[in-house]
Amino acid sequence: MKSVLTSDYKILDNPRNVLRSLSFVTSNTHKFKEVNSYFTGARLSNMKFTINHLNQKYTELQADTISEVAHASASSLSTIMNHDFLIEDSGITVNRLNGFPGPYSSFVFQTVGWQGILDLLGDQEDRSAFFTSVFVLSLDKKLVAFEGEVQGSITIEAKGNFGFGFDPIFIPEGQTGFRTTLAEMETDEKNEISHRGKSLRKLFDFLIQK
Ligand code: ITT
Repeated sequence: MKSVLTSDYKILDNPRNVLRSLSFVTSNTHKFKEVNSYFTGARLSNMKFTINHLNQKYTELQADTISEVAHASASSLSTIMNHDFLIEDSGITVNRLNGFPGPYSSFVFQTVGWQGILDLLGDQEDRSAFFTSVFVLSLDKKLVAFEGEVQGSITIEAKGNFGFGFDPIFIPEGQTGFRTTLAEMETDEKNEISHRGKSLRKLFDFLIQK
């Protein structure tokens, strides 16, 4: 793959404030929309980073967990990238399906979609599932990971038009009165409770200290 970006620094009015540009490398525009929305909505006064989208697919090494996939991918990307970057690996794990699709979520979504999960689960009573998100940041050539998870359950049928992937069949738990799928939530609402919202919060807290 090509590494195209060079470091991009923006000088503000105050010469001591330098914004460092961080490339979020992902082929998934929905993920970037969620990240961008989070960083735009968060208090940015002390943030020295801007996030830009490097819309590019990279080679994902296969592994048993989402965390291992994220670490292996970031390690391999860091050998060819010459600037700071961010990647994220995520997926849904269905307990009754013994952890499937987990790290295979992207492939499963592309092949059988959420309907495939509904079919596999049939009318099983245990519909519990969770989403995982792992960001790996490469900053000054050092890798740091941030994880988030949201528990919930798989619906009987799909609902909602927002979001992407398995959002229409996942109802997050832990929020009083929540009966809606992630696909029935606007981006900001989803970010408040989602796996990605949680990992993003940790990433944000780390970056703000820099
Ligand atoms: P990149 O690897 O280029 O970032 P990708 O879509 O292939 O894009 P992943 O390898 O991390 O991303 O695959 C994650 C898959 O899991 C994704 O394609 C969705 O099907 C599903 N997924 C992850 N997060 C999701 C979310 O917030 N809502 C719904 N489905 C999600």
